[in-house]
Amino acid sequence: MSTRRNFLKNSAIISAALSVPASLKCNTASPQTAKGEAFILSTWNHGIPANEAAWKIVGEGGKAIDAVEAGVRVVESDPKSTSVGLGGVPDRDGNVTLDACIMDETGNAGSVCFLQHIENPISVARKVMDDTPHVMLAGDGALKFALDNGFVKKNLLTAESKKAWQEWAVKSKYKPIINSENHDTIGLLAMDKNGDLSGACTTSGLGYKMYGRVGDSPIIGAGLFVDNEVGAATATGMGELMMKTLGSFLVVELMRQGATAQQACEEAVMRIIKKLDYKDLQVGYLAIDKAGNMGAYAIQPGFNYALMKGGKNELIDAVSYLK
Ligand code: SD4
Repeated sequence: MSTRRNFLKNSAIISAALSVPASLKCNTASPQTAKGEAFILSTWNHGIPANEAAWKIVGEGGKAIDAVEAGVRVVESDPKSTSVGLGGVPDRDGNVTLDACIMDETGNAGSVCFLQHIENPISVARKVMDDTPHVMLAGDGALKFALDNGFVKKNLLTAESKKAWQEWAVKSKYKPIINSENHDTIGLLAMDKNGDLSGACTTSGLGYKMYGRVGDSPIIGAGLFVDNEVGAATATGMGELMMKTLGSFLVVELMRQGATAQQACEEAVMRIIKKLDYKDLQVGYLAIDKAGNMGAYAIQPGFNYALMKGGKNELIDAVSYLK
């Protein structure tokens, strides 16, 4: 069993071996939040409106699980947010296929993947969590479940995303590179006034992906993980890298072993750097711990996140491994 001392020793060894400047290993400037104070943390600049919606719930003393669902729904329903829900970038054949998951403070979880025609997959994932004995529903089964539960079938391919796809299809160059675009998956973590944690993650996934491809975002432990005793983490970027390292689970487990939220995000990125080809790919992690401390770290520069606490909502640039 690792101790905090071992963790720190191992981090130092990895750091030295990979020549990571010590200053990158711990962002001492991470904002701190008092225990029990509600706060919201979410990926990219669309996190700002998502945080506002989530804050309306936790700011009033509501539950984190309701806040995370309400927050990401705003982005799912925004046609201008082209990597999530309505208006999401389609696959290479022009199908908008969505992945989402949600996890609450009891460790309960729900997920949908390869879901089409439903604007708010996060709410379908919530229903899977609340009303079924299962965790994940996929494809047509997820769609049937959604329709049976009153969700409305809708065309999610907007005129703009159809035009962009048709332009892409001229050359149809499949280069699954995610860099630091500002409209990407939304992962949102919340702590409510009770000190309870929940998270949600939703995406249309990698642009122009293969039909049937599912990323990290609906995979509990890859795109999102919550353990109310320890903390919560979410991820954005090239899903295959988080899936191969079970990144969000790893971040939470590192915190359990004594890493700060910031150290845990950095260590999970270093796991990718050590083992996988990451050169043209982006991964960003966000984490919060039970005491209300947060962490953020990415492979590439350009990853930003929205932090809302004390009623103040700000967009902050994450530190990254590559400069
Ligand atoms: C995926 N992780 O499907 C998602 C995409 C994403 O930032 O997060 N983009 O791999």
